[in-house]
Amino acid sequence: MNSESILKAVKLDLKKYTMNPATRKREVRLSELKEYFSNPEAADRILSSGRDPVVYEYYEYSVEEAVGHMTLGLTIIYPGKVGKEYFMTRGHFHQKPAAEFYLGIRGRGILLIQSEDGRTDYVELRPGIIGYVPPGWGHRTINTGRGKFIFFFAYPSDAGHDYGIVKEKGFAKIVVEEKGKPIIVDNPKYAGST
Ligand code: PAN
Ligand code: ZN
Repeated sequence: MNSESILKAVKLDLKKYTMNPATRKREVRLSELKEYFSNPEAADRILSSGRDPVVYEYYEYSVEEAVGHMTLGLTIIYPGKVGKEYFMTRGHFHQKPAAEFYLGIRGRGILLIQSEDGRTDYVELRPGIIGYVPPGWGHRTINTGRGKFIFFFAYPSDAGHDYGIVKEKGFAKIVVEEKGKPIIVDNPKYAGST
């Protein structure tokens, strides 16, 4: 093998649900996400019982965060709820209008997208289903199942992440459990369009 080789085999372990090598690995716990849920008091009840569960974790692999490259990754969202609202990612917009795709690998969930002026759409992800995030749309994923929800993703490496819009305004829709089933409803805390 050439020691200057730029090609690496990136292994998705489809039993342990890991990705190696990874240039980034992150775990996000409930304490970091509390304010993103529509009922932060329900998060406080979990936290005050001494638990701070990992809500999701993700791996990323980038050769270089430069124009033309792609970043690959694997996200694992654990099953759980805060009040009626299912465990979910923080959600973000990309700094540049870059598209992204998600490929469902295990479990079930929802890819929720939102334009900056507050229009929303969603697709249900299951193993083998691909969800496409159009450029300029914010996105969040939600685990609506009883097991782990796992998906592969890819996006342009120079896209950047903007977490500020979601932090300030939230998403217009939330996904909650009603009579044992996921439903998508208006977010009572949504702070309006830009
Ligand atoms: C995904 C997400 C990943 C975690 O890789 O980054 O699922 O979600 P947050 O970044 O919102 O915490 C993606 O959309 N990357 O661009
Ligand atoms: Zn993204």
